[in-house]
Amino acid sequence: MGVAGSTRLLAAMLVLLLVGCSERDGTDASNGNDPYDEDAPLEMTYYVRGIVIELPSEGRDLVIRHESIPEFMSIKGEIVGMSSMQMSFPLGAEASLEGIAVGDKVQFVLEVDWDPSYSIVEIATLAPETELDFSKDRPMLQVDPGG
Ligand SMILES: [Cu+2]
Repeated sequence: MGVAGSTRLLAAMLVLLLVGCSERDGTDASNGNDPYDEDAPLEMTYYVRGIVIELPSEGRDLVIRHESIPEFMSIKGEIVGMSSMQMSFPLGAEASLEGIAVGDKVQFVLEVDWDPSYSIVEIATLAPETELDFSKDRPMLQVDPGG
């Protein structure tokens, strides 16, 4: 995805930022998602950057090593953050991987609705010289081979 894709992503991000602000006021109840209902899973949108590790194939999801998401919220709405890590992401119906290859640096819009979980709804390449920060990588799980 080239300049057009990046521009579209930027536009989407701006719109979402505006929506986010109005929701924070508590003035926008049009989506029926009451932000003060402690029992309702919180729907959140995050803007994340990373590097493509694996493209989807044969039922396997897109794999991205992503930067940390410090504002990441738990299902209860607590800010728990997410370290940078390598993980797989389901793609939303609207998201296109056209022009995106393994090794590309990308920015993407991640929607987390906990129903069942999360998906990438928009993705675009970043300039190859973009510097990504994986310094807050979650430590690898230590597996004891001896059992
Ligand atoms: Cu993650």
